Amino acid sequence: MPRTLRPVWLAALAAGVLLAMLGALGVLAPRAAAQSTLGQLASAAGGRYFGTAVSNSALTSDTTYTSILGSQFSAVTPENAMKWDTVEPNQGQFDFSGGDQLVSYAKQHNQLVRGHNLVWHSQLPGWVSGLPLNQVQAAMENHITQEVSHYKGSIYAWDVVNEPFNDDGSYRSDVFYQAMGTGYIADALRTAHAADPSAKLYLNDYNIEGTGAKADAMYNLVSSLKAQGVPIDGVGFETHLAIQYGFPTGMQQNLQRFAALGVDVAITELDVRMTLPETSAQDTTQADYYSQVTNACLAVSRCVGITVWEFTDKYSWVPGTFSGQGAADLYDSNYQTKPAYTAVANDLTAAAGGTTAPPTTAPPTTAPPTTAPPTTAPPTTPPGGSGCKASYAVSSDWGSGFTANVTVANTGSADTKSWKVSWSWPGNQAVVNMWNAVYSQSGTAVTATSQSYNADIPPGGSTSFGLQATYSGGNTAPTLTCTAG
Ligand code: 9MR
Repeated sequence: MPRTLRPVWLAALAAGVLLAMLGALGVLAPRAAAQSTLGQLASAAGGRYFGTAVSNSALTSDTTYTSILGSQFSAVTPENAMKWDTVEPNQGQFDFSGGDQLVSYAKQHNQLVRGHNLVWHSQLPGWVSGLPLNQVQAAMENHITQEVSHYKGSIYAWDVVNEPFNDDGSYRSDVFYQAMGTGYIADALRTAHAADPSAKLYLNDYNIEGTGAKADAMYNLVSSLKAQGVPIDGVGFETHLAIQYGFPTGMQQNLQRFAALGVDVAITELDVRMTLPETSAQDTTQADYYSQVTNACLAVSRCVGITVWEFTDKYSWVPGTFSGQGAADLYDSNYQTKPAYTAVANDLTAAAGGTTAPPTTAPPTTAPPTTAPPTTAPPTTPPGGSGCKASYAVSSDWGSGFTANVTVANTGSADTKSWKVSWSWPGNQAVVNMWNAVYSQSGTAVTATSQSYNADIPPGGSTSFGLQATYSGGNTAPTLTCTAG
């Protein structure tokens, strides 16, 4: 073989081997099954997000994991890294390193972050449960203030109180309840709101997906918090299902009745376990469950997104907790997609009007966002005063293209229902991608409108969206106009 050809040949061989390996691992399969990522499809299906819980050890050690994570998902939830026992293992001693790592990954991949969680009876360090009851409130408020302040501006939504109820709908008698009664919930929400007024504040629980005593208890609590003017923005429905226990009764109607209270709803920890060994019949039932959850969310306009509790069986919590059960996720342990993945992708595609975003190629983990422009019509902005102000900052410019962040601040006295930022480029800048807003560009004129999950900005609060654009010649910043509905 001529010496000069050797590197080319080696490169071709390496590429072939890599492709074969990726194919064998199933990494390429999802793109064949569905041309768009779950995040892109959810965005096109009414401006929703599709997220996953993330294990920090996988994030730092498994490149197949991170390449799927970075391409398929538009939101992330730390599976453990923001919990009390990790963040404040000893009183007043804070460790945000794991959460910081995920926030930084999410920023690079333009993903929303759901903060999980601030107040929970589990994964609670012994020093909290051992406190004299008259010191619990101060410890809780300090924990919330420190953690929410640390992540201010980086967290889309916080699970402020996690799993406050027993299955019969009575309050869980944990140390917070013992110290403060039911009032600890309102106190936690108010404390979180004071630390980051822009973050959405959620209560999150399991076994509230279908109607029943526990769902009723959560419903009554949210209704009473709303009536008292306590800052609550959403309810998280964990949705840890098992095919042997049947599908929750009336899930869509249940989500709808919560939404009617004036809160967002979200599927926050979806997985569907089965008794092992996994069989194709069980996979089919599992796909049907995933599909029913997806469609229940899609049918409720205030259902802002779906998060799966890990996307691969390789890192699922299920086998460690339920002996003999598992295979609960969209991908198996070898990163092959399952029928459940296809079912979810198909449901999202149908909800997006059957149009899918352009095919994505294999995802470089450092690539700019791959979110395709949503195909749904932008929400119309109701007429009214401009209660918002938008500011623009280029974050990176490489001579022929750039990324920029736009901050939208509510300068009015009521929550925004929607917002629209428009501008005219001074040069030949052309948007190629935008995240956390729905955009259109015609000639030099650009409009960016809110997504359903960031339309509501409280007075004094702000949100932001990002864009990537190309240009040649100068890259002068535009003047922005903001209108709020
Ligand atoms: O998936 C989490 C697992 O790694 C932890 O060991 C476990 C500890 O309780 O928590 C799991 O996540 C839980 C989540 O934080 C709250 N809802 C139930 C989830 C599954 O147990």
